[in-house]
Order: sequence, then C-alpha cells, then structure tokens
Amino acid sequence: MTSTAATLKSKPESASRTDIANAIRALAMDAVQKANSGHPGMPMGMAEIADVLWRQHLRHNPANPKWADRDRFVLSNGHGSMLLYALLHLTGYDLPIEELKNFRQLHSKTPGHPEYGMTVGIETTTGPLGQGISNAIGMAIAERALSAHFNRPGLDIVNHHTYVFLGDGCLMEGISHESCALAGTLGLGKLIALYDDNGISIDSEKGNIKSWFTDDTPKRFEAYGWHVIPNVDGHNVDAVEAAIQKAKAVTDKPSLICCKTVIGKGAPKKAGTGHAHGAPLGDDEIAATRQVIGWPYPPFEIPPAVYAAWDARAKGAQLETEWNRKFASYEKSHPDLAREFKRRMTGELPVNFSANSASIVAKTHEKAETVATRKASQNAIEALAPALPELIGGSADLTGSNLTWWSGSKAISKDDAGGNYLFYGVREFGMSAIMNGLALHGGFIPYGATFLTFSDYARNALRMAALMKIRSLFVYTHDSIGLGEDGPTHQPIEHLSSLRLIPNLDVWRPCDTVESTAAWVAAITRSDGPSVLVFSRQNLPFQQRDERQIAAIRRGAYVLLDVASPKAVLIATGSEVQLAVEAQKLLAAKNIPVRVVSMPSTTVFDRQDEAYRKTVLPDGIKRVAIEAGVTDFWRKYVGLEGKVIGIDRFGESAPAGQLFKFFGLTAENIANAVREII
Ligand SMILES: Cc1ncc(C[n+]2csc(CCOP(=O)(O)OP(=O)(O)O)c2C)c(N)n1
Ligand SMILES: [Mg+2]
Repeated sequence: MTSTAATLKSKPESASRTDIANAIRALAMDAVQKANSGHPGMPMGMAEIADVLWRQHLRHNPANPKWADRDRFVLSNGHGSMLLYALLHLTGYDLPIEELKNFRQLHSKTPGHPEYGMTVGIETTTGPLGQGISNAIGMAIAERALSAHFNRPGLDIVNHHTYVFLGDGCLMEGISHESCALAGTLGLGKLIALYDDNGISIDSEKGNIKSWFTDDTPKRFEAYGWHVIPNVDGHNVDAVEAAIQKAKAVTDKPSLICCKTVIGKGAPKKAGTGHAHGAPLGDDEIAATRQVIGWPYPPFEIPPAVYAAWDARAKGAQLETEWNRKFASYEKSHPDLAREFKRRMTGELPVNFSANSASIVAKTHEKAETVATRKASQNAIEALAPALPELIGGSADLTGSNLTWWSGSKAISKDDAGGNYLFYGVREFGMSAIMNGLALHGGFIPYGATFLTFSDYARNALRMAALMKIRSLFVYTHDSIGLGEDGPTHQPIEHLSSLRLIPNLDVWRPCDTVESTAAWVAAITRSDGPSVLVFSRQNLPFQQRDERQIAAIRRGAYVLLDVASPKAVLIATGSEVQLAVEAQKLLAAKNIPVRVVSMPSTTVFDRQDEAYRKTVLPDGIKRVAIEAGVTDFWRKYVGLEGKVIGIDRFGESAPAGQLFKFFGLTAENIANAVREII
C-alpha cells in the first residue's frame, strides 16, 4: 500500500487495523439505518475476513473490473450486500459514497442484493442462498479449463483464484451439496471459500440454530474431498491470514476456511443475536456501537488514512500492467491463440458464424430427415460446435438420452481440464448454477441438459440467468407425453407454459430438424439472455419450407402452410405441428381452408414488431392452438372465441401413440374444433 500512499499529497497517518475493519461496520450499519432496511449483521461479522482477503490477497483492478485474469469474488451470502458495496467503494471502484447513502433506493447502484450488470465489480447476482457458491464453482471450472486451453510454458495468461464468502444459509441449501460435491471431485484447487460460522440464521430471533442446523460442516466437506481449515477466529486478522495462505498452498483441492464469527460484532446489545441479521440496529444501538468500537466519525465519513489503507487502485493498476506485459509476449509468440482468447473473453462469436450457421440450417433442410428432435439437436451441435470451442456441454447424468455428446466432446476431469464436457451427475440445480458461473466467468457458452420435467429442480437458476441476462443454454429433452411409458412422473405438462412466464428467458420447442438447428443458432447468437431448448424423445416428421420460411423461424413463429382466405388459423408447437398439418388436410377435403402456423418460440414471437405478428396471426380469423401441455397460456393467442387443445391433468404410463389418442391430441379432434368455432 506504500505506492498508494505516495499518490496522496500529504501522507496521512497510517490507519489502525481496527479502524480498517470498522470502516465496513460503520458503512454497513449506517447505510442500513438510512435505508431503514437491510442486513447489518453479516458485514459487521465478516469485516476482518474481508480486510485480510481484499487488502492482502485479492488480485483485482478497481479501474478495470473486466480485467480477464482478475481473481473472482462471490458474495454467496448476498444479503450482506453492504459488505460488498463498502469494499467496492473503499478499494476505489466507481461506486461513490452517494450510492452507499442511497442503499436500496430506486435506480441506485446499491440494490438490496448484489446485481450483476448493475454495479461495477459485481461478478454475479446473489441473494438466493446456495447459488453464489455454485456460480463460483462454475467460475473456478472455467478458470481451469481456460488455463488448460490457453496457457503455454512460461505464459500462464489464465491464473487466478475464485474466492467465496458464504454463510449457514448457503450450507443448509441442498444445492450446496450438489455443487460442492462436484467441486471436490474435480479438485478445484484455486477455489477458496470462507464460511461465516456465526451460529445465527433468521429464526435465531426465536430459537437456537442448533435446533435446525447441526451438520458437522468440516467433516461434510472433507467427505467431499475438500481441504478444510476448521476453527479459525474470524476476528483475528493473523489467523485469517494464515488460513488463506494455507488454502492457497493446497492446489489440488478446493479449500473451506471455517471462520467463527459474531454476527453484528461491535453492537453491544444485538451482536451475536438473530436481531442483527436483517434489520436496522436503531439509532441508540448504532450510537452505542460507535462507542464500543471506537468510531467517532459521523455516518458516511471515512478518515483519509482509512481510505488510503483500503485503496487498491495503484496496486491493481500494477497487477494488470504486469499481466498486460505477459499477454503482450503471449501475443507475440502465439498470435492466433491470443486473438482467440480475446474473442472468447468478450463473448463475440467467430466472424463467419452467421454465414456458416445459415448454411448449416439450409443443409439440414436439404437432408429432409425425420428423426427425434433430440437427435436433430445432437446433429446441430455436431455441425455447429467445431467452429465454437467456447461451447462447453454437459448433462445431469442423462447424456445418452439428452444426446448432448458430440464427436468432439471430451470430459473435463480432475486430472485433465482440457475438455469441453462436464458429467454433472444427477444434480440439475447444481448443474444450472454452475453453468451460470461458466457463462459469467467469460470464455464459455455453457449448455447442459436433463429431462424437461426436471427443469423444476433447476428453476431458480434459470430465473437467475434470465435476470443476469447471461448466455446459458438449457437443453431439455423428453418434452411431453410423447416420452411414453415412463409415465406421469416424467411427462411434462405445465413446464413449457411455466418456463415461458420467466421474463427474458427464451423458450424453443422445435417441430423438426430444421427448426431444431435454427433454435440452436438463435440461442447461441443471443447475447443478452438465456435460452431453453426443448426436444422430443420420439421421431417428428420433416416439414417442407421455402427459403423465406426457413429465414422466418428465427422470428419465433411463421406461416408453415398457407391457403387463400383461411377460415381459421391453427397454431402448434413441436410434436403437435404434424397434427395441425394433418388436420389442415382433413379440413381441406371438406372445403374448409385453414392456415398452419408453427410457433417454436412464443417468447421470441412476442418480441417481433406488430406488423410481422399480424402477418402471421391476422385479426378477425379465429384460431385453434395445439400443444401437449396446459391450455391456459394459449388463451392469449386464441382469445375466448378460439379453442385450445392440450392437457390439463397429469399424464399416463403407456406407449406414446396411445397416449396422444387418449388425450385427444389427434388431427380429427383439431378438425372438429375448427368446425365448432367457424
Ligand atoms: C434460497 C433462499 N431462501 C431463503 C432466503 C431468505 N434468507 C435470507 S438470509 C437467510 C438466513 C441466512 O442465514 P445465514 O446464511 O447464516 O446468514 P447470517 O444471518 O448469518 O448473516 C434467509 C433464510 C434466501 N435469501 N434464499
Ligand atoms: Mg449465519
């Protein structure tokens, strides 16, 4: 920090170690009090841990929060957001004190929980407990895989740690088992988690955490294959320092440092109680805390010496300059790799991607194959992936059913990180949050798969991907009763509609090989949000189209079969498109002309301009929607005067062909529905 001090006009008195940590305590309790809302206890309890990690270990540059080789820091216990805002402010990020004064206010940069894309230096949105640690595991996997792909002898351009703070809540959440077990198996040596072991969670206001959380956390993590450092005094900076050094020295296992802390440390009445967790301390308690910790300064005033002690700008600039120098030699000796590394870290697709992908879609059309769309999906990956080394695949133990493995797939393992495929095990939620971490780290476009019905297990991670606007691709096969004999436990009914309700999540359910390939292209091309790709287990017939129709798939819906002066419009998705096509023929034979619209993505179609939407669904013509799932969602397209043919109950175990008949999903029924409304 001497270089920082030198940049100041007059060298301030050096700050005491106590004051350095107390700056965080003061900012947290005062901001929460001013907002009359928030969580002061965790920042006050983790202040010393934050001091040691951020001032002595974290390699970051406040002037460039996107520096590719920065250490990643994740606040998994996101309710302690004021800790992170205080750290970003104090170390010199573009987060002025006014923003801290505006904590939790509309349009401030300091929302209730840390939000990716909202505040500089926030690596992921946290708050839903257990997901931050899982995102961090994704980031650590990304670091290992990227370093295996790009580092060359003497030129380790990818070499950074991932640090996580987490609390009791993260450890109680089931997802922490899923992802931490996998982190142990993969031996993620550069992942270091610091556990805020304070014996308090929300219900501690009324009872003791020992009534609901008695895990032996160190033994649990040892069993996962982690390196565990138990019983560290989280308020003793030397003890925390020694623990972090030990953790860094172990490079073949992730480390968990268990820090005993006192929540709300410094508050004379509320420290160590559930009352410090999530409510303002109150003016009297804050005044008393100032006395106890020896902090005489008014709210939001930090003495210059304390600022100087925290200021990470000079050191950060120096660290990045050193890395830039290394990268310059790398560029000289490996110009192609260097260009590729830059491209991947910015998330840009290869320049010829658009042209290549259009020709891949056209070729798929020429082949005119009738296969299951899950097979069409695998063919699409096979065609697209060779030019996209950033694609990193995986499945939650259903690789052979999801068909997510392609000829260039290679597993990532503890001993070899040079692959592009993760066997996530039966861990749908963990997989999805890890995928989000891979996307957030940069350098990768993750895709991961399970059966559509188990998207429920993963759901909040999809919501987080949508909120963060990141490119995670969720692949779900076995998309309806069409999966057959496995029965109602495995047959999705409400899933498509309910996924479409998540804002900013694109949901695709293609009807054949061509739509499947186009959906993959759309999902890969989309840089501002996640996509769900839904595929069938059973074969679906190829549909003939002209070039204009092929180009229109990316608009989410288009006219697949047209007639002059249609009396009705049939709207269908996925496996039901073939039924609509058959129904059209039945009706034509009776002189009832109808149009067939294929709508692989309602979410994408809804974003099209009104003029386009009206060319597909003209006003004044009645509509029938067909989808093998709940019907309510389709009312927005067919209105009250139209009809929806779907399934509003759970499925049955039987061969697929019988089930479609049993549930009334037949061309005859569709034709009858049209006759009833016209
Ligand atoms: C998935 C999820 N469930 C519930 C909550 C609500 N919640 C926020 S903090 C918290 C208790 C967390 O306890 P701990 O991690 O020990 O935090 P501490 O009180 O020690 O700061 C709960 C239940 C949440 N944020 N996320
Ligand atoms: Mg706790």
